[in-house]
Amino acid sequence: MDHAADPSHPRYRSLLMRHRLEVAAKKGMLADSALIAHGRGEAYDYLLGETTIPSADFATRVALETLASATHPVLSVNGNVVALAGDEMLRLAHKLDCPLEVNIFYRTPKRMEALLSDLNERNERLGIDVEILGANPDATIPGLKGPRAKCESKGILQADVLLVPLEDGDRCEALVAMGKTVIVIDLNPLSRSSRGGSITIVDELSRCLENMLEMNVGDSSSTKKYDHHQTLQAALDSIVEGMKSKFSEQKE
Ligand code: PTJ
Repeated sequence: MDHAADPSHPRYRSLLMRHRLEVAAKKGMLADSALIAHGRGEAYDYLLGETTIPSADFATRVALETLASATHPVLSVNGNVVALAGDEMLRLAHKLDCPLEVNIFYRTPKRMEALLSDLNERNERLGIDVEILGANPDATIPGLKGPRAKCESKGILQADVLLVPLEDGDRCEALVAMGKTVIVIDLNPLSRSSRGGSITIVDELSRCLENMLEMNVGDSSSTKKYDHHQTLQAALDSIVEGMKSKFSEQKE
């Protein structure tokens, strides 16, 4: 059954995202724990009201400007990211004229192949020619052990600014330790990546990317006003306030 078929369903967007993950799982693109990670994200999004809160909108603007003014920006993608928003990530890379690198936590040759071929098909269908890296890792991220450390020297290794949605905390910290500006997209404001990143957007991945694609680039004055601690606190406050108001609505 195609859950994605009925846009009039009140939970259409959520069903669409689940459907995308189901399709990707069948193609061998996802980690075994991909659905657990997604479920955690969904829970936070529910508490955030499934909307882009003002602090996330501002962080998105700051992130876009930071990427646009970087010397070597790179967008890093994992299995969930390709499944949920592969087209949007490619369109963003096209807008920024930068490469996209497949960099996965649970790395196997089979998954890498499935993800790279999915992205190449999307590139062709969208009629764009984004450079897709990850097939030929010739470098490692210092401080990480095993296959998750692998990356390309002309991609993640040389990047000065990286976009890492749904990133693992260890790798986020290792990238920051390399002196990179690390932009995180994560619905959980308490995660190690959210806290450890340089700029964090507490928003749902596909919603955030749609916002980024609509924004114009050019006014970098916002970047100086970004306050990391305040951004995370605003997301937490939003969750708490949202819960309180839901309860008071119920009492009335
Ligand atoms: O493809 P791989 O091998 O690199 O594995 C990818 C996953 C996501 C399975 C892996 O990185 C993982 O286990 O991630 P975690 O540690 O569960 O962290 C995922 C974070 O992303 C959690 O904090 C979730 O709240 C958040 N998250 C999940 N779905 C979304 C999200 N944030 C934004 N948008 C989402 N759609």
